Amino acid sequence: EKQQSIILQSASRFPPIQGVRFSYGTAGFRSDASILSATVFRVGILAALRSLKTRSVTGLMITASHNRVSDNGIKIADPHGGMMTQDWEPFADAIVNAGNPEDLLQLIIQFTKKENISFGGAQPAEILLGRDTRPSGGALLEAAKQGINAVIGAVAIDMGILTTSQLHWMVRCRNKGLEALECDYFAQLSSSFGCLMDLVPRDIITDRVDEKLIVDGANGVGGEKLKELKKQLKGLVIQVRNSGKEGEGILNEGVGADYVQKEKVVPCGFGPNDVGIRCASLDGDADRLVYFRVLSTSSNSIDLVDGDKILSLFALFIKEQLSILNKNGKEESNNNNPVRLGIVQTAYANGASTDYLRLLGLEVVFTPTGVKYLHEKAAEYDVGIYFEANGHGTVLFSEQLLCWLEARKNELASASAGCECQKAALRLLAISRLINQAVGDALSGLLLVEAILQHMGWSIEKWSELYKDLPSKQLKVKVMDRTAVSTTNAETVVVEPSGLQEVINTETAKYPKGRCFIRPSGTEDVIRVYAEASTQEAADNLAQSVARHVD
Ligand code: 16G
Ligand code: ZN
Repeated sequence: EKQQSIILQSASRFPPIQGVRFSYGTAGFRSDASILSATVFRVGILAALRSLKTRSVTGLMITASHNRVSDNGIKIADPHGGMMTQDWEPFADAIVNAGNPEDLLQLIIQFTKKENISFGGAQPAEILLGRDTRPSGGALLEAAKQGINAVIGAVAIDMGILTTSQLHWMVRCRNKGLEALECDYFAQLSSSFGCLMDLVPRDIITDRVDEKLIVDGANGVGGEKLKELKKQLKGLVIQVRNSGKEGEGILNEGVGADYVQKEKVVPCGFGPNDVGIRCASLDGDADRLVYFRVLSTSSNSIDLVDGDKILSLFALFIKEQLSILNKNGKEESNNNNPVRLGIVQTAYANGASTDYLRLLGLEVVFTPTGVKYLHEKAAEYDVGIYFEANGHGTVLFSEQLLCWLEARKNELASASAGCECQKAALRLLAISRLINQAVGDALSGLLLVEAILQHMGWSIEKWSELYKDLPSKQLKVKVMDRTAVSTTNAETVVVEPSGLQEVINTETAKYPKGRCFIRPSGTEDVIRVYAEASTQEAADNLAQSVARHVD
């Protein structure tokens, strides 16, 4: 009774905008910030219910990632630190679109009954809140708090301005009973990075690898955080550009991982003096990372080292460490039960990267676009590495493997300290602490890249030469109703409208090494077209000719 009137009362302070429908999409609700407060309020209620249901800490992150500064969005972190379970997405859609407080209340009553959620139990619900640097973030955070406070027994804990990845990491740690403040995050990253650097083979002449790295912070939250983090790092000289300081530029405008990866041009804030230097770009909420090297500022050209190449570098290194362990552990029981290493990509992965990974003998599987799909798949392996070409990805280690590595480490420490085998175990354990197990994280990904380059003694050029990207082209076609297109086989085959896939096949067959797919965006009202072929011109033509058939 009391609960019901609280919800009705507070919901009436956040009336929904009539005539606007929101959809949960690939990664939560996103739109122009000015129409989001009712949505955010309601998602606050949702996160509290999710916490009650799971009897664990959940999280709410207010961000629109790489989108415009005037946009904002909200997503929920589940107790393990990943995205909210897909089972709850229909309920999320329903409550966000409820026309008035009374309808909202009815939906909540029905749902909590069905899910057996009771209010005001002994254990309070706890929800960690974070937001990026968008100016609309403060007011939206307040709306989220009010949503949470409308649920009796729910407590909102404001963690302040954070990267998306930090918030997810905190939720995960809290549920493991670990310390989960920002200082703990920085300490874990810097200590595990230090561990990997200490294990760099001595015979590598480290001055072959330039210590200097320039990072484009997209004028978002990542640059500031990196400035904090770098104070604790040894062996790296990081210069942060586009950190979002007054006068440096606007969030995501002409800067950041999304811009650099899609446009393949030099971001703002970089000039002729940066030619040839190792550079990286974060996105607006620092959960994506790409590297690049400026080739020429006059022709605005870069050599892009995208998520696929980061994935390839990680895969190569981890595979090497696993094989050292296996070679030296012949009598180990683990030999009957080899470590399963799996690579997860999406259809956007450059075909050359997939060929490269398969040539290494690795198992590569595909899922639809969106972290929730990749992450779920990667979790099926002992070591699962997933990346989207756009730079979102991470490495997941199974509990079982981590236990095995710990045991190996201790055994080996007593037997033959300092052997290659022990070092490999230590490296893998350090990677598992450095890389964010909750979600993709540009800061932890960046440190792992840097440690591996030092280990290999590789310049960015050398890394980039692992394989040569096939020329590709992406287009988007504005449509009235993007749901008219549906796909299967990890988005590589069109199901509806019927006949369209045959057209795509016919066009694709005209080009050597041609590959092309279309899919409805999960974040915008467009159909996206991706094409790949042996030359840039061919890729452009293939994309264009397929796009013409989409309208
Ligand atoms: C979201 C996804 C990202 C994906 C992108 C595709 C998460 C956390 N983020 O930003 O992984 O690449 O959507 O957008 O899942 P699209 O559907 O508009 O192409
Ligand atoms: Zn992002």
